[in-house]
Amino acid sequence: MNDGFVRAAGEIAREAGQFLKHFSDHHRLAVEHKGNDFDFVTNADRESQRLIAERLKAAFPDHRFVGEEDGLDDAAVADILSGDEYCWVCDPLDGTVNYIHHLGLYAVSVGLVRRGRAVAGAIYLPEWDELFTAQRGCGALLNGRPVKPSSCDDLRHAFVTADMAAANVEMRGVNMDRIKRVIMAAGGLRIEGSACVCIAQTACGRQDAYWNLGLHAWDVAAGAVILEEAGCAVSTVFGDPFTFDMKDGFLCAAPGLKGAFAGLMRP
Ligand code: 2AM
Ligand code: CA
Repeated sequence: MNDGFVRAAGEIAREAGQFLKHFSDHHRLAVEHKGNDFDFVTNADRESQRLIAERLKAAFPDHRFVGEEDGLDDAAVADILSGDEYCWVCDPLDGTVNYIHHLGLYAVSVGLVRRGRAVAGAIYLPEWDELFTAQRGCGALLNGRPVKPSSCDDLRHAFVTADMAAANVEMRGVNMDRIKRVIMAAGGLRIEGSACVCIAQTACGRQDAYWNLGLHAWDVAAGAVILEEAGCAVSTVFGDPFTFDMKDGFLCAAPGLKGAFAGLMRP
C-alpha cells in the first residue's frame, strides 16, 4: 500500500496535536455542552477537526472524510466505512474532558479505512510528543521505532484501563459490574479518560488491556490498525471480532490475555 497514507496521517495528527497543546496554553478555550450535561465539545475540538479535514482534503481529494464533530451516528458511519472508497475517520481531540481540565491524557487520531478495515493510522500524544503510526502489513511504530505489546498472560498481574462511557449515565451503571469484577481479578485498574491514549499504551506494552462500552468509529479507526499491527488482540468486549458497528464495545489486550476477559464482561 501507498506509504504516503501513513506519512500524511502522522504529519497531520502531529500538526493538530501541536495546535491543541498551544491553544490550551493561551486560555482561549470555550466549552459547550454537546448532547447532554456530561457531553462536552470545545472550540479546540472544532478547530482541530477543521485543520485535519482541510489537510486531508488537499492531500487526498478523492477520499471521504468523517470526523467526530460531523455528528454522524454509528450506523451511518458503519455504512460509509463498509463501502469501497477510502475514508479518513478522525477524532480531532480524544479525551476532551481531560483536556478541559489540563490533564495531559489526550490525543489526536487520524485513521484510514477501506471496506470496513482500518488500513493506516496515527495517534499523536501532544504532551509527550509521541506519534504512534501503523500501515497494514508493516508493523506499528512509536516515533519511528517498532513497538510490541506486553508479554502479560496472567490477568492477576495485568495493568488494565477502562472508561466509563461518560456522556451516557445509564451506561455508567451498566459498566459498574464489569469494573468491580476486573478490580477483583486484575493486577490494577485505572480510568484514564482517553481511549486513544489507552490504546496507544496497550499497543506499546506500557499497559496490558483496555475496554470501553461506548466508543465510536473515530475513537478506534487509527487505534485498530496500530493495535493489530503491534500484535494485540482486538475485539468487542465479548471477544467477538471487532467491526465498526461499535454495538458491543471495544476491548484490546496483549495477546497473552486474549480470552481472559470473557467471564468478566458479561452484562
Ligand atoms: P472523546 O474525548 O473524544 O469524547 C472517555 O470518555 C473516552 O471515551 C474518551 O476517549 C472519549 O472520547 C470516549 N468517548 C466516546 N464517546 C463518548 C461519549 N459519548 N461520551 C464520553 N466519552 C466518549
Ligand atoms: Ca473527540
